[in-house]
Amino acid sequence: MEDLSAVINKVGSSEELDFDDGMLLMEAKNLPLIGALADNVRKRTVGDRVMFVSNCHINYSNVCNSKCRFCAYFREEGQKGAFTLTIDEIIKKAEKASNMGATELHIVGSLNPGLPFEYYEEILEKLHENYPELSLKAYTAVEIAHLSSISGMSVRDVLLRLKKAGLTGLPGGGGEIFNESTRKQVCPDKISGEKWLDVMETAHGLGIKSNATMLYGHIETKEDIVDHLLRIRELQKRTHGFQAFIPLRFHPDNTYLSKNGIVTKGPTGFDDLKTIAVARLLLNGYVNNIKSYWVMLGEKLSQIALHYGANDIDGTVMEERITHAAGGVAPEYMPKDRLIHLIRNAGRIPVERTSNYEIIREL
Ligand code: V47
Repeated sequence: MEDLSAVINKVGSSEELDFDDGMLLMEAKNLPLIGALADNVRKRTVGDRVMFVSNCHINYSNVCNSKCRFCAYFREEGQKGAFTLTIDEIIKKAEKASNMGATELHIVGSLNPGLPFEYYEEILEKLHENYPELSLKAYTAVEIAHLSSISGMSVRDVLLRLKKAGLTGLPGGGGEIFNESTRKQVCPDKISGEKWLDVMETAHGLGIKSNATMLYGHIETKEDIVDHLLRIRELQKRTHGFQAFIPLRFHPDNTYLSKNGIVTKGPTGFDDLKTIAVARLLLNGYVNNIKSYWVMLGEKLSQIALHYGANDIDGTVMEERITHAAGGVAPEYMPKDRLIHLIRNAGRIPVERTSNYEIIREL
């Protein structure tokens, strides 16, 4: 078995891990040891509380000109299955979510060339007007960059307009993998990793908090994963604007990558737990909330991940299209009681949080 003693000592004395340490962890096979290290750091930094949010995902459109090779969700305009919700339809979904006790709407869609900036703005305005109690975590950094390019406004001005309309935070989607050459192979038409980080930096500078994600288990290398985590850590040192990190487990079904035989299998359970643990260890002290997103990991693994560094299990979700289009088999809705049971049964204290990580109640 590999010698991890130098890393263990560094973690023990709260020393920052570097790229080489990250690589050692990524190469290592002693998962229980790495998990125990990450769990220790989790306990030291955030304690035994595990957070969840009562939320609802709303995907406003799947018509997208980005055509990412890992994505099974997008459609061309006019293609079977293509959809774009009207603002009234979005309001109806919000009404249902509000009646079910949601506190957050997670709104993401696509780069739909037929939708003007005003559509995005009006969604927030109308939702905020009708449901002022709901947090609006809306539009990834990729959508924000797209809005800047179609409207001619700067990223800063787009964010200011959306904030005024009711935006409370940005979800972490679109991070994918930052390494330029890998990114070009999986999403050639998407903004670069640098641009994604730039948009986040601008948002954080305006007091808009966000999450960060990484899509793993496709063609990326271990170096890419370590590099991605360290770039998030570097930005976080400057802005402190990332609230949570969410590793997203690649689902291959119906994607370009699987149809072309490039990636046919998703990551293994070993990869999933290792990614959560390495994220906790490398982001230690900087991004303190690590999510095990049950929609992608499944109920069982997301619960186990709570012992590998995760302290957040995401939310009730209610409706999910992106993972399900790519073969995700978890249900689309997880009732609060079930989330509470999973957390308690793992020996942790369930805590309902707001979109911005304030504690609503301990259960
Ligand atoms: O950006 C697309 C990913 C993301 C696939 O911020 C895929 O709290 C797996 O970002 N297999 C959207 N993943 C989801 C997302 C998210 C989810 C939950 C919480 C938060 C948060 C953010 O889904 C995309 C992309 O990286 N994705 N296709 C696929 N086939």
